[in-house]
Amino acid sequence: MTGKQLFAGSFPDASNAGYPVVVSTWDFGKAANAAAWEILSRSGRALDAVEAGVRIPEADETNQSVGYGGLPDRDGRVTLDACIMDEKYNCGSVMCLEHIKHPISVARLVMEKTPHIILTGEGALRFALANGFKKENLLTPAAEKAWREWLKTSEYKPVANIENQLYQPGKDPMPGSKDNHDTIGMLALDAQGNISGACTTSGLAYKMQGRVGDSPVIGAGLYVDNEVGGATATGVGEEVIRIVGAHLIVELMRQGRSPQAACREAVERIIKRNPARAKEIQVGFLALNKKGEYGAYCLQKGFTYAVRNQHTDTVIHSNSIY
Ligand code: SD4
Repeated sequence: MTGKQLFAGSFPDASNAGYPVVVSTWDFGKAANAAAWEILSRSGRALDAVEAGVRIPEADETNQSVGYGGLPDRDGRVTLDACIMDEKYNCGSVMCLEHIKHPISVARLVMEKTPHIILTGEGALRFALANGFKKENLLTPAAEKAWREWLKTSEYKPVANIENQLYQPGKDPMPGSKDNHDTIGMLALDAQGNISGACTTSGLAYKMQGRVGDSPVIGAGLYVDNEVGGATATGVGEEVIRIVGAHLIVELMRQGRSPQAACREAVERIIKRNPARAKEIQVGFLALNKKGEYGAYCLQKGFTYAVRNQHTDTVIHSNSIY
């Protein structure tokens, strides 16, 4: 990793605040932030910044949990989920989209060119093709190899897993902590003070055909409200959907919580529902408010997020409950 790395607790919400600013999940968010910063630093729009930003991991074939190169479902199909939201409550989403390298750009077109918010599966693909997107094979040899290896046992444990490694508490590093491969959620506040967000993923590896996680669900994996701020999520989507995580965090910030305190409260709600399960999975939340203050919280150690503004370009370790 390049750049200065800061550790949990050393980075309070209010330090280095201001805008423009972009934050995104995991270490790979740093490269994504760089693309977003290109736009933000020239007084560009947050919406353009988040789309350009998350396209970086979408196109990165070494990233096995976003876009091209993502691990497939149990039938060997790479199905992608993504959503985008701007400062005027406009939003667009695609779910279970196959063969298109940049689902985030399809989600943006759903937002801008249709009267709808969500397109799924075959319909989303047809919409993408009709709008000039190219049909591609997204299953890389490395992802196919990992899937074939998985097929030998076909053990279906819907936990956030990285590169075919099922998480074993106390034994493995938490998903994301080793290879930094996971969903990217990005939030940006532009020079005009407007906020937008984007979230994109190939979802849980070896999921059931048709399974959709939190990432393309407005309010769960992503939510922004230009009066308050925004939030995004990573980890086991089922747990995030149950508490409508991103929307919850935005509402908590509206009531006065800092981004980090709001994220922590959402994590605590997941624990309250099922403390035993919460110990075995990872969920991480990241939030940004209208002042440009940011913060995160997660269940297990290992979740990181990347920040870029005029003061800093860094990766931060999120505080965790466990
Ligand atoms: C999902 N939240 O599909 C996404 C994927 C993820 O670790 O973050 N995986 O549930």
